[in-house]
Amino acid sequence: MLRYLTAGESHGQALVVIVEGLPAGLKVTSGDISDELARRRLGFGRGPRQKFEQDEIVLVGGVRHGRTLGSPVAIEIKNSEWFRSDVWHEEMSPAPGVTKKPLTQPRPGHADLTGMQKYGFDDARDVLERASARETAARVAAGALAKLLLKEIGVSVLSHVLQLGSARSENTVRPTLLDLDRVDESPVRCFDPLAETRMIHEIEQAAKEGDSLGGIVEVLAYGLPVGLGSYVHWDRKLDGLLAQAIMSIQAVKGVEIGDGFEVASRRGSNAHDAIIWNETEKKYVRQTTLAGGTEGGMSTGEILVVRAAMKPLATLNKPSLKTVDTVTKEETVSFKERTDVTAVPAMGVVAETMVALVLAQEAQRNFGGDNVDDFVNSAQSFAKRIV
Ligand code: EPS
Repeated sequence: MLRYLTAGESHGQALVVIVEGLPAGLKVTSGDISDELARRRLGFGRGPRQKFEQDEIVLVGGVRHGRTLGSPVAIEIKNSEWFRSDVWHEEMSPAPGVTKKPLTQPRPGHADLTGMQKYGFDDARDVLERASARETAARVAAGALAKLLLKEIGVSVLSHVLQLGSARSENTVRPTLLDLDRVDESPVRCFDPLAETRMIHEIEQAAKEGDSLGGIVEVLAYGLPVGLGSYVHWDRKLDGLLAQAIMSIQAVKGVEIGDGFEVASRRGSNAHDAIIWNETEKKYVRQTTLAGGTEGGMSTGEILVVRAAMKPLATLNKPSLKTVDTVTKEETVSFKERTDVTAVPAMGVVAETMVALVLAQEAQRNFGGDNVDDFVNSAQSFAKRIV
């Protein structure tokens, strides 16, 4: 079973991820991982840190001569800011000591206060350094490996921004893998040029006012095999696994498969994807994508559609959210940290990652194999069997 674990704090020395359960023989280069990490740094509205965090990676183990060994793959992503700054050396030092600047005005909407209470900390930094979305860099490194595995069986995963603040794309045409470069070239990773202009304007306005913005991204997976996930147990349902994975992304507060929320207001006679036999391709197809490519907790073989809603970041460039000082218990405003106006375009890349990791896990559960060729052969023989 493919599994992974991340470690590391936002302003610590490095992030680390260990990915276990990949078959041997999967072709991997550090460039494959760096390219994905670079995509995560894209996006208008991100703070100054993205300009200098190079996400320099070290493939510590599990890969030899450009292919996986079947052993755990360990990846280190250095935090360039830690190496550049004595402040962070001291603040994040593992050696015994205390901080001179404890943060005691927890930000509403962050893990700060509840984390301090739960783990018994007096300094919000003990919480926020790990709760930070910087951690998603480690996930994206793992996701790059998942994407390579999925590519072996013809599956591709991509994303685009549907809504940023109140600016929403009305375009119903979905990007495919051929359009991904165009999406990534958009400063807000939006496929719709009209909406893109409105999104950029909204970010500029929010930036001027020291405020932040949320939004909605759509993740699409093409070329999925039929039957990933299962209806036989609650915890094997693909849509359930996807929802958990998407909701684990920092600041995500909503998830939708297909047109989930819109379909709730339709009548049953008009809420389902009709099944058709395609004689040329010799396969069943669905006429529409309302169900987002899952039925009964299994992939139908259609395009998978997963949407994620992100709240506006709770760190603001103008300190204005009402809170309490945890020492004096007096009313104050949350502390100010350098931050992004919006991270929605980057969150799209993280959401792709989480979807790719779930799909790769489930594909491996179905097709197994300690060697990548066995995995591919098994997927191919399954595809032949179901015709
Ligand atoms: C983050 C706040 C910002 C982001 C950071 C996540 O960092 P800083 O406070 O150091 O400027 O830039 O994201 C990343 C560094 C990254 O690589 O995504 C937060 O509070 O979650």
